[in-house]
Amino acid sequence: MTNDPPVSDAVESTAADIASMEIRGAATIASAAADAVAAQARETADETADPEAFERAVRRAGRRLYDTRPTAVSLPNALRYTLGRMEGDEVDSLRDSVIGAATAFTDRLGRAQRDLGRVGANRLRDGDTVMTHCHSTDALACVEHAVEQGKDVSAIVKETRPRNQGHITARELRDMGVDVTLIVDSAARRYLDDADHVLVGADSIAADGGVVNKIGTSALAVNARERGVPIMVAAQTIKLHPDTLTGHTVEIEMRDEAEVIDADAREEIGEIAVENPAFDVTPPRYVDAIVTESGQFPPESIVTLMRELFGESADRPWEEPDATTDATGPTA
Ligand code: RUB
Repeated sequence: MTNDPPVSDAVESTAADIASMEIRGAATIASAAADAVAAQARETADETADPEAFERAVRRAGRRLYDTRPTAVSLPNALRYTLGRMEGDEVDSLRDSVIGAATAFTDRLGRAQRDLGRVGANRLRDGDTVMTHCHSTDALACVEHAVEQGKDVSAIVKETRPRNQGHITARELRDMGVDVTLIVDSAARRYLDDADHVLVGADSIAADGGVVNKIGTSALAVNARERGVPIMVAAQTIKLHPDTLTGHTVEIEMRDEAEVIDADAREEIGEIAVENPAFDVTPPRYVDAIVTESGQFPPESIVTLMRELFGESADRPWEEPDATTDATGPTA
């Protein structure tokens, strides 16, 4: 045991905001995590001249952030990028390497989303209607770019119980000048005949092309396939889950039952079980295209890109160098 100080306030508050979903959505979580690691590096460098203590503090910040939500791989990928580039013999150089990596990472995020938006927009034609689920900045980048190209795009927006992230999507699409129709989740099949595309984001993409996204995505995809509506997943490459290359599965977050039913209603109903999985897995056969900043891919070929970017296995730089924790968690 060491007497290491707690993580910085910036890391603690970012971690609390990610856990409570004040900060949410895979890309936004990744960006906030990189900024928090940089803040920890800045603060620790002011407090110690000991390079080992510095490295421990920054790794500890990484672990605190890693432990907040388990499903969006953009979070560990942000930590891989920032902590994996920590180098130097002195605190100053260690600090600069971490801050430089965090800045490069957030710049890349922004660029990747713009590039991906350009690719996704090419799939949308003038007059098309998209059906959305949840709120995805990657998915919205495609619509935004299509609108900038002068295309008239409409949207059918699923509200996305239990947290209603569809309301955020509806607002942002309205701000782009898109005509929006909001529907309850269970109305999706009825309105699929009016849609030209299902357009969703992703929290993680597995090596077999399975898409992990907000609960309800898989039911939407199955219904869309049955109605002949193509399913497009907008996901920049930080959503590729390198652990799945070696057979690990993606942990599906289970959230508080209070998001599903309030305490009074629960009390009135009596003894029941309530389950609240936040995500599900859409098998690759229900996905037509995964749109990334490196172009669009059929889901079955995403593994090639994953290998190119991550090699055969993924490191875990937030762990102490001698830690031997297994990456496996409860699975979908
Ligand atoms: C958000 C969600 C989004 C993906 C992609 O879930 O499932 O579709 O994270 O978002 P939650 P983005 O609200 O539980 O975080 O494209 O912005 O990364």
